[in-house]
Formats: sequence, C-alpha cells, structure tokens
Amino acid sequence: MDNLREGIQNHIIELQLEIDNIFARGRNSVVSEVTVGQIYGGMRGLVALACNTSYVDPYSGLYIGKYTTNEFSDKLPEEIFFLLSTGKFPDKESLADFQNDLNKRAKVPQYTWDVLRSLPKDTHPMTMLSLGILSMENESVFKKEYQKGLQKADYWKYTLEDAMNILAKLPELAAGIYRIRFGDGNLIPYDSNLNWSGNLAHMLGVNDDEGFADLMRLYLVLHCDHEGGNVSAFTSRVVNSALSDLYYAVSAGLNGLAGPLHGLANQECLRFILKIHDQLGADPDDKELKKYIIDTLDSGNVIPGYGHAVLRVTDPRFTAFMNFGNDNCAGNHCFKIAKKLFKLVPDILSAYKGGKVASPWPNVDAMSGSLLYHYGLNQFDFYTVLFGVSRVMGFCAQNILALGLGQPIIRPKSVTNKWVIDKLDEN
Ligand code: CMX
Repeated sequence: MDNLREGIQNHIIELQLEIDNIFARGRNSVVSEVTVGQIYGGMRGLVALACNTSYVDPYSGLYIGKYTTNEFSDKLPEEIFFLLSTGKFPDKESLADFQNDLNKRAKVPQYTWDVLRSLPKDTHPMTMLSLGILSMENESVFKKEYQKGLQKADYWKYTLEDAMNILAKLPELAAGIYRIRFGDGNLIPYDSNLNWSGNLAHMLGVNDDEGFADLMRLYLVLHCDHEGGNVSAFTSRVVNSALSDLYYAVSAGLNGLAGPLHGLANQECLRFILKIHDQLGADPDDKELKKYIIDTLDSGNVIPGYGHAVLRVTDPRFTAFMNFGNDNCAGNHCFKIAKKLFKLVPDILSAYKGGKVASPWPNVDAMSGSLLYHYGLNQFDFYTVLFGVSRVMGFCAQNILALGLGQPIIRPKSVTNKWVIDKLDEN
C-alpha cells in the first residue's frame, strides 16, 4: 500500500496548499450566514464544514473528487477508495498492491464471531455490524501509537493502518453476519483470488451468478460517500475529531446510518414495493398505483426512496441502478413496479402538501432493493449493512484526510432560546 500512502500524502499537501491560499485571502471573511430557521431546523443548508472526498451538486448529483457518478460507476470499490483518499484513480500496479494488502488483512478475529454469535437471534444486522467493528477496537494501531506518543503530523498514517484493517475485514464480517443471522451460521471461506466486492458476493452464499457479483460491485461503489454533513459521515468525523480511533468512529457512523430517514430507508423501499405486489398484483395499472401512492401519503406515510435533503433532480445513482436493472433483470416484477413508481411518484409528490416536498425525485434507495431481491438477497434487514460496508470507505477517507490536514476537534456553539430572543431584540 506504499502507493496509496504516497498518494494520500501528496493529496494532503495539495489540499493544505489550497487551504493556505484560502486563508491568505481572508481567514475571517464571512462566506455564509445562519438563519433562525437553520438553528432549529437541523442546520439544513448551513455551510460550516469542508469535505474534499465528495460533493453533491443539487442538479448533477454525486461527484467523487472531480468525477461525476457516470464517470466512476463502472469502477471497482478499491479504485473508489483510492480516489476518495488521494483524489486520483490508482494505476494498475497501485490497485494490485492495494488489493494484495487487503487480502493479507482480511481475517476477522475469532472473538468477534464469538461476540456476534452470542447475540439474540433477532438482533438487527446493523447492530451486529457496528458491534463487530467495535469489538476489534483493541486492535487499533492508532491507539497503540498514540499511547506511545505520536506526532500530530503522523496521526493520519496510523489511522490509514486502522482503515486498511477495517476495510479488509468488512466483506468477511458482513457476509458472516448474513450467514449467522439469516443462514445456518456456517461461514464461507474468503477467496484471495476474488476482489473486495467479489468476495462479499461469494461469501454471502446466496448466488454465484456473475450479475450478482457485478451488482455487489455497483452497490459498493455507488454508496461510498455523500459529502461530510450527512448523519453518518458527520457522526463518524465528530467522533474521530476527539481522536477516538477509527473503530469508534466507524461504529458511530454506522449507528447513524441505521436510522429510517437515512440508510434504513433502502429496506423500506423494497417493503413498499412488495406490499404493492401483494395488494395490487405483479402488474398494477397506473390508475390503481396512483391511488395507492396517494392513499399512502394521506395516511401520513412518506414514499420511501423519494425526496432528498440536497439533491433536486433524479439521483444519478438511481439511474445507474435502473440501467443495471434494464440490462440484467428487466422482466422482474419488483423492478417493473419500481420503474412504474418512478413514472408516477414525482408528479404526485410535486403537487403534495402545496409543493412543500423539496425534491419529488427518486434517491439511490428507490431501485437498489428490487435488484438485490431479484438475485435472491431477500432479507431486507441486511440491505443497510451493504450500504454500511460501502459507506465505511467514505468515513475512512474523510477521517484520514481531516487528520492529515490537522483539523481540530469539532465543537460548534449551541445557544438557548433566550439567546435567540435577545439577538432578535437587538436587530
Ligand atoms: N414522501 C412524503 N413526504 C415527503 C417525502 C416523501 N418521500 N419527502 C419529503 N416529504 C415531506 C417531508 O416529510 C416534509 O413534510 P413535513 O414538513 O410535514 O414534515 C416536507 O416534505 C418537506 O421535506 P423536505 O425538505 O422535502 O425533505 P427533508 O430534507 O426534510 O427530508 C428525506 C429528506 C430524505 C428525509 C425525505 O425526503 C424523506 O423522508 N424521504 C423518504 C425516506 C427516504 O427515501 N430516505 C432516504 C434518504 C437517502 C439518504 O439517506 O441518502
């Protein structure tokens, strides 16, 4: 992984130079304002963070580094991690070197399996994933080096070691969780001839089809990162900013991802589609489907997979999944219902609540579940784990770069209602 380390080092130098130039132009310049609505409204739209791994443009979607979703969606997750943390895709040699390193670190310790097997049978797989990572915290290289006395400039190097150890183990850990939670508990051995996503597909043991391995690749690529302010990435960064090591930070980020308004939404989408399938049949007509959507909204429920805090167009990741479905499972009933929803939901949501829904368009979750289901991965509780495996790449890259840039502990100021009232009185 020498090339990766060197790539990150160079990227940190480039980013630091940019920041130095920004500071030279006005460290105290005001570039954003805060409204009372934002203080009470989840800080939505408030610009108060810098993140250089990825950027979400409201109209063109996710960029990793300078690449659009269309430009990176055919890559391997390993290439994506390289891109997230160095700003560049790896050459062939750097990729092979990185993959070899992952192979060497892939084994999950026995004590982690013991912890996971001791949990109640109905434990949510996201709890198992978060706990699995946390159980290995005593392995943190950063923590050991920090205790010996570590220069601030070297924090990122040992955090990279932790990142490699965590990332390498994720396929075995996630697949093992699937087999303990939903299968007979027998684990399928890791195959060092397969790549990262290929191994995950293989060790799940649900389908040996090449299409399934390619779907895993696409899934792990498309969910890797989504700026720094989303619940999971921000949580992970806040925790790591206290120099809690990456095991704590990754586990914390995953706990945020487990919420129904964030990562858990993808399992809700498939549940919604299957309910439509059960109640209206495999091929509902537009009229009945429209009524079903409106009834869902009128009963106070959201349409899962639609809407976004930042995006204001169809998520290009949704389109990438739809293209995959058109090529690989066009006849599947769930896929066809998901496509019909895409035809109807945006117009209905646009008119709903007097146009209050900021984005009536589908997000990444609206399609992916139908594809996983097509290949026999029919335990929806597991879907957020796949999202998590992918998103850990973003957590790791964001934390490594932030430490490399010497960013301090995160500690925004909160205020009381009285402070806000006094401030309004002053104006
Ligand atoms: N169905 C029904 N109502 C919706 C809606 C949907 N899909 N999306 C937004 N709305 C409603 C909101 O509930 C809100 O209503 P209230 O003011 O009465 O509470 C109103 O429209 C305005 O919300 P918004 O500004 O458009 O959306 P937010 O930024 O507050 O929330 C999100 C964004 C994703 C949580 C929301 O669109 C939603 O709940 N979608 C369904 C769940 C989902 O698909 N989540 C996946 C998110 C993907 C990710 O994590 O990356």
